[in-house]
Amino acid sequence: PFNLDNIAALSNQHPKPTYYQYQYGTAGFRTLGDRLDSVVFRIGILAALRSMKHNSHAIGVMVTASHNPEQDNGVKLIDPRGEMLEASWEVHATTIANARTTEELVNVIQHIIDVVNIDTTRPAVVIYGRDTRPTGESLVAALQDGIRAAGADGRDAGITTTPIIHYLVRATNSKDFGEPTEIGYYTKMTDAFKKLVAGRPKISPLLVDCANGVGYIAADKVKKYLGDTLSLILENTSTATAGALNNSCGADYVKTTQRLPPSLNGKLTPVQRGCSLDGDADRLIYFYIDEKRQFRMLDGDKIASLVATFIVDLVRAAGLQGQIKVGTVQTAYANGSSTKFLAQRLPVKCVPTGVKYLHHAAESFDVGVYFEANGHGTVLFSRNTQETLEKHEPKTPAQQTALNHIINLTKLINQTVGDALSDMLLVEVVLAHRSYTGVEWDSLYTDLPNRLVKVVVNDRNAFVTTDAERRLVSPPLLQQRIDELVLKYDGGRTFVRPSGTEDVVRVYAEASTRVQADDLAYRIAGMVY
Ligand code: NG1
Ligand code: ZN
Repeated sequence: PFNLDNIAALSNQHPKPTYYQYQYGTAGFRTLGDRLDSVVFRIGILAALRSMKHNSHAIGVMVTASHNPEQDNGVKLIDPRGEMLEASWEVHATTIANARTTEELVNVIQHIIDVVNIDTTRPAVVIYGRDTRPTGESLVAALQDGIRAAGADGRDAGITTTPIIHYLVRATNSKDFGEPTEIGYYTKMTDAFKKLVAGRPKISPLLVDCANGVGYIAADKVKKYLGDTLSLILENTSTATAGALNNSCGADYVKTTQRLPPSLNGKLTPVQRGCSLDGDADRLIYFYIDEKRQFRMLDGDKIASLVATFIVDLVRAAGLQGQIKVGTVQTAYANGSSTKFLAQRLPVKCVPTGVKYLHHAAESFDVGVYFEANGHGTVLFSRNTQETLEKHEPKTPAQQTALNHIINLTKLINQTVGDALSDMLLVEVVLAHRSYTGVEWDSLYTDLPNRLVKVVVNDRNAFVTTDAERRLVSPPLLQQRIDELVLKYDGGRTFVRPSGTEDVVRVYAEASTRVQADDLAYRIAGMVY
């Protein structure tokens, strides 16, 4: 049972370093792995409290730093429906992480119990996992101490992906979602995939860059479940090689450098599809080499465009237009060409950076397709929509087929969070149905050349934004100067915002030519600095 004396005793084994201030940001806590022992211990306690508050429903904890370098680590909490932690608890997470001593920690915990009104006699369940980082093992041990100190039932999912933890939490709490096991996750997804591609011409092999991370372990299982329906060629699979994780490979490398990982040189034949996962397998970027040997990237915006238009067509084919409205959600980082492409076909919302904003906005549509340009995203089917699909009576065999496809998509897609493997299978389904190679997919629209730069500043909190981060309200006059400059660039668009995960300010610029986009970005960076 929950007992503050137990917590105090164990807390002495997990002291907070005096020099460090923690902040629960858009991706939870994230910093060097060896700074996180006390934080993870305390998150174990907080997760237990959250479970007690939520009728003993399971809460998830994932230990990962995603696409960050191998020496980093992080921890984030997952809510009962498999979603990101509710914003009001981020404050509790930050407070609990920064308590300086055991005594202060006990007071902070008591305070949270009082203000949130938690009945600590209730049972608590915490499901947790970690990626392949070397610091993960000892951090999980600290987490287990926290869970035990709070008297909660801890369930270790081992080394696994972030989206699998989200799935397990949701499936544990809602019985009709799927079997609450890894096997349940793989079978739900791959069975739906097989039904969706049944009877279609065989799909050509897909090369998968696993970023030398946990995505490899999961992709290898997906490969076995798929059998011969889709052959996956797994690359960057060295999960045990020191320093290899995300190093010159993975989704973030491809998106930020706009290059093929050097380790894949010579491994892709012209026009063959390849894709990169990130270090916890929740982001996905596609690419191919064209006939002129040019590298072509298909990012989150291209995925959203491919998927959203496919679902719109299926809804119409099923005779459900008017009853089911499909919408998309983007951030300011979406390429201007993608926004234009999508807005001509369906509603598009722009929200601030961070999955919680995208996810929330997507919930306002019957079918909400959200992707960040960096490849994190999913599709949400509202409860009403799921009911509409179940009740719908198709008038023709063609309508029946389209309806079955939509229902299978609701199972293929991991609706709790962005999931690189589920998204990968989703893309493969659409390509198979459309008879597209990467080339036709790529030609939906042409990306505007763009540049993203980081600027280290004295105080990133001096940068305050409005209008879904597209405009600055502070520092004074900076936005006005930006507005004047951007006018001089053909097709120019730019914005400046403080990062939520790094101590930097990010500058994004796009324009109709590469030279102009670069020039605009560097000039704005100069103003910010
Ligand atoms: P910040 O550091 O706030 O820009 C980055 C990504 C986000 C999101 C979070 C969480 C960019 C420009 N920003 O946020 O999209 O993925 O990390 O990981 O890609
Ligand atoms: Zn990730």
